Amino acid sequence: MNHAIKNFEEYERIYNKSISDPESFWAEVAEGFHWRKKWDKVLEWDFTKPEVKWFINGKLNITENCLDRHLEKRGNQTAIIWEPNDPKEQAKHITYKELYGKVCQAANMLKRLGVKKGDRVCIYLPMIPELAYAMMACARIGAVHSVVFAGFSARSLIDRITDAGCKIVLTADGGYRGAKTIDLKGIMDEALQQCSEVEKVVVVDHVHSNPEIKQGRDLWWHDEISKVNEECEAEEMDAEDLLYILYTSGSTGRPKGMVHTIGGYMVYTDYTFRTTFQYQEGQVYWCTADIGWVTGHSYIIYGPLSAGATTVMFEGVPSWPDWGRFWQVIERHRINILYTAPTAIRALAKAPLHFVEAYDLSSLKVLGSVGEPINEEAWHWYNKNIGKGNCPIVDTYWQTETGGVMLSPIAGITKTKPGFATFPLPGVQPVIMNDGGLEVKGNKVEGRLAIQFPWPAMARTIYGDHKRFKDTYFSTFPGKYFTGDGSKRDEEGYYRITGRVDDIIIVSGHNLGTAEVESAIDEHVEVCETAVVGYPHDVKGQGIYAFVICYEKPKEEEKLRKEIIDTVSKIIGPIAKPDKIQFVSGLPKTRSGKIMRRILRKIAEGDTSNLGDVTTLLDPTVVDEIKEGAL
Ligand code: 7RM
Repeated sequence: MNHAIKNFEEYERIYNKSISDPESFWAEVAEGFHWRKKWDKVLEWDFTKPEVKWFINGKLNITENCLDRHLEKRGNQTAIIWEPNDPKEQAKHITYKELYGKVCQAANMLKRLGVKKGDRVCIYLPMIPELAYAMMACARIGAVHSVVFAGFSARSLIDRITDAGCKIVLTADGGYRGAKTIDLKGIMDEALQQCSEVEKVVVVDHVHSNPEIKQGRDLWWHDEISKVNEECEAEEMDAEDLLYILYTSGSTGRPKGMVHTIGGYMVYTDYTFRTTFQYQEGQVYWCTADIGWVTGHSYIIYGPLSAGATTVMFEGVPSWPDWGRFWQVIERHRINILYTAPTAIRALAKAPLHFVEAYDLSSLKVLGSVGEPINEEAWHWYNKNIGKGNCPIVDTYWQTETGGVMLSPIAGITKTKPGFATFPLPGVQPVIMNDGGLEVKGNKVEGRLAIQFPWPAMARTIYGDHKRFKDTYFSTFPGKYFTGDGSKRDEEGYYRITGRVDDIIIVSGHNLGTAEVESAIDEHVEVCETAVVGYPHDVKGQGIYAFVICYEKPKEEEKLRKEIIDTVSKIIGPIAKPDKIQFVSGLPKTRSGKIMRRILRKIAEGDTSNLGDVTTLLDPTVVDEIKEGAL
């Protein structure tokens, strides 16, 4: 399978074919994989239900595609380069053959612990090789992984473990993040007090913190794997069986467990990986995301490994021991493709340039960006200082729900424009919709971004709540998938994502629902009601601005702010900590009781000159008070 594209005309030709005859297009792509049994039919779909099935009755195992089929040709090639947190420690080079053995061994361990096809397994691990082994071990035996980002709190863990009904949890004693050590086992223990259904906890001894071990429940990873061998027959799975559940924030209510199935997801992540980056055999590729997010699932693990690439897993952070860490990793492993987030780029751009200049970045060929709109300044900095003006930047737009990249330049082929995700990848059919629910055709238009035809990696449902899946994504524009994002199409047909049009804010590339943060703040005993909005933040992209009403006027505001921040950190995790907290006596509400976030957003942005119509408010005077106290 070679997805090299010669020029833009060829992209257009492939794209046109992919939409005029999607089934034969995807069948051709899917031919390149190892199927135990081929599909009977490529696609069945109905967006009104919604129901989507790809490669119907196809039988396979994704790990046979990511591991077994590579053994003959590249068994001794490095599959994963693991770069530890501490630059003084040695990186690990794990070959395809070794990875195969480790995954099989972990799979046998799970089997021995009673895990069966269809069971859900919670994985709460730092960025260490065992995380990769654990995910693929689940896939090998047909279990469904639910990876929870190791920065999430005990409360977030409880919600996720309970929602997915996990009986087994894989974790570590701790994780390193720069100079800090995170007590993962402690957080897990706290969560498990509320999750009585969890029977076994397997713990990787990573930071050697000698944690408390609960007899009968907790087991050491190294003990368990020593009892089993490195050969494990892969379970034969249906293309539409579950591969994983991954939680993402919603604009209201609890996080949604997005469900991804095996066949379509595999075909799509592999295809988009090769196509977007124009990956070439033998290249070393580094995606800096944490595997706890979808970017890591699709483009550290499944896509690159299916494609037979060498993928880098980095345990550390960009700022430790100093701001040269990323560039050191690139030099050390001669990385060819770098895929990171605008928030990281902005933070790195703030550091003195000598941190970049100290390293040889000449191995780089392609740069990627993901997670939020990339501002022009960051784009130019990335292009000039990292790409040395020589590396195409692919601004990839996609979502947890889409499973893989939807809009992106094709590296070296598509003429890029800073801030534009440019064009749909083959097989993707975007449409821009107006507020009246009609498609706006032609160029130089703006509206909401929807997708009118299925693609193989799309989420199939929300775990345990298909109605919510339909309501959230398929009801705004009946018959279409609604992304929740605004988009422009310029005079040349280039797409630019303008940001969320719902109550989701993107902080350092991570989705957070305003409702989720509000309910966390409300847990503080002194807090009566809260409204949270995003505001432009020069590193995080969006910062969190909270307007908080207390039962009594706070006496010590600073102390209370700190307590509120701690509360949020405990309930959701440090990523959700508000940047600004303004204490107010009331919120701008309509007569029907709806908070007018539009007004709060303007105030948070520091733009109070024109707040628009406030006459529909129940009490317009609160607006003046909030304006005066704005931070
Ligand atoms: C992969 C990922 C999804 C949301 C999405 C957008 C925003 C992502 C871009 C972007 C502008 C981009 N999954 N987003 N990529 N906005 N340009 N290239 O991030 O589920 O965590 O987030 O992120 O708003 O809806 S996610």
